[in-house]
Amino acid sequence: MKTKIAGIELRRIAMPLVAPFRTSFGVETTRDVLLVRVVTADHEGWGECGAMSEPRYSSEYVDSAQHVLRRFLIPALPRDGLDVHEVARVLAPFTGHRMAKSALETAVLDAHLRAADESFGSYLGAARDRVPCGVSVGIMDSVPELLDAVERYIAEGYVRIKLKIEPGWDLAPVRAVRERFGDDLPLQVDANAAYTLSDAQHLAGLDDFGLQLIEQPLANDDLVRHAALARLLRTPICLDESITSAADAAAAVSLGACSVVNIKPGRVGGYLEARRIHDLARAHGVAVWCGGMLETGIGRAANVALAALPGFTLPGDTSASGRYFATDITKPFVLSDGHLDVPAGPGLGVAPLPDVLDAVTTSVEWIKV
Ligand code: OSB
Ligand code: MG
Repeated sequence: MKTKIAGIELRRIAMPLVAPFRTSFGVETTRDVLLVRVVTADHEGWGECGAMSEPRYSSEYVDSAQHVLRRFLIPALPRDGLDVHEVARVLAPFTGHRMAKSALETAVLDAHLRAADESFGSYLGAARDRVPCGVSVGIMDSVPELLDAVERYIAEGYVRIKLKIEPGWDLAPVRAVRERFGDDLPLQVDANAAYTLSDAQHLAGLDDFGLQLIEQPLANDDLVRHAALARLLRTPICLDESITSAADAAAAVSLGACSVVNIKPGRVGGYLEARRIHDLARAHGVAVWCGGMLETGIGRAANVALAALPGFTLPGDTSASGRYFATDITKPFVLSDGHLDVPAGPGLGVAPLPDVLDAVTTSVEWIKV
């Protein structure tokens, strides 16, 4: 079925976070988000771009995403409409910019599914109607502050905790969390590429703590050294930044660079490529879980649907709206018994609440197709 697009809105919103989120690459206090709204004759579809304000997590940033969409990606869409499966192929001649591409493809897919009266979860192949949720806990000023935060998240029902780490904030916080909350707490760490292979002996110190995995210890573009590190650690290595496509995932698995994959649809160019990674990992017995980019309810709806696929055997960073924002732009996602429900309505199953959306909007751009 062809989706014929009348025009596309690029909308920027500023979403204050309930607390600063610190990683090894920087601190985020307000999420500057780009939303893509595809308008057809009868429907509209939404996509959220994962890019952050600065090119630190990856080379994309929110201004670059908006620019490449306006200048190259949107003008490449055929005027007489296209099938959702064609979006990625039409955009493929432009290198990189996967988060921008993902936002556009997701908006087209949402419009298509609303017209077809099918949910995102059903379309992707969801195997359950709710997903277990973990939470990613930022770097804090002190260990007592961290323990308070983790205690609150456990009380809210999160089923696994991920601690952000960096040199100087690794063994001590992990030890403290283990001592306070016990060995049974599903616990993992994320370094966001803050270490080098010469830190291997230090990182092996994490092996005593029974972590589910260590995420992205080394540089984004270094599968070979991740494979070397994997041979030196007992803790399984999970890759995030390094995996930008199904081809990367296949290479990483065959090299032994990781035994778990964090799948973030924006990072890999969209939900269809994300599903390919899921399929490939599942065929190889490699566990995957759904990562996050501090999404609003729009991106969260799609992530929760993806996380319901059968190969997502570990809890994702699909936390409730309240973990990020006092007021979400959609009806909030609320944790129930440590799970979020997969939206069942057509398309993403959620849409921005007009009043909330207007209140957080910082700019709107309309592009005729
Ligand atoms: O590395 O997983 C990451 C947030 C922004 C950028 C990178 C990462 C993260 C998170 C939080 O860890 C995930 C979330 O809760 O959305
Ligand atoms: Mg990560």
